[in-house]
Amino acid sequence: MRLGFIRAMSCWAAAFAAVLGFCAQPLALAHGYKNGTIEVKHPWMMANATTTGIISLKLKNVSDHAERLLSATAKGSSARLRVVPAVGSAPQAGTASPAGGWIDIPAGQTVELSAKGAHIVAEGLPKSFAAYDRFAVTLVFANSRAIDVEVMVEEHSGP
Ligand SMILES: [Cu+2]
Repeated sequence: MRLGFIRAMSCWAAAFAAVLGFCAQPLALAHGYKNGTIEVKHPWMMANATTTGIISLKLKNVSDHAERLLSATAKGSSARLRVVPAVGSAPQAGTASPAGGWIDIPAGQTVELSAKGAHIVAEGLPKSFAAYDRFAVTLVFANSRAIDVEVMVEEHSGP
């Protein structure tokens, strides 16, 4: 998706600025993807020394009907991804299964996935990712087509 690529480039520019000492990564420069129903903003994972990480991103539902993130898969790697609902959210079928649960995105609302709440866990990453690596992930939704995104590995947790 060309638009996504252009946004990704500006995101990399922000990452480069971070190297130069500007730690804040302005949200306006975050990379994004969309399918007509959902807009995905700035998927990223903090670099760490293990093969497990938490993928953070924002899901904005720009439609007038509810949408649901069903699953996420890594493309071109052996990583296993699990969709983890927020602790304390309404009980959801599938929550306790190894495959994870799902995350609802109400009409017109933005749901932020992060370590603080609902998120996506990546396990069995093929190597320990270093900052500025990236990997491809497909997000699968209940009522609209899947979205391919690139998850950026970052050394900062952001603002
Ligand atoms: Cu970004």
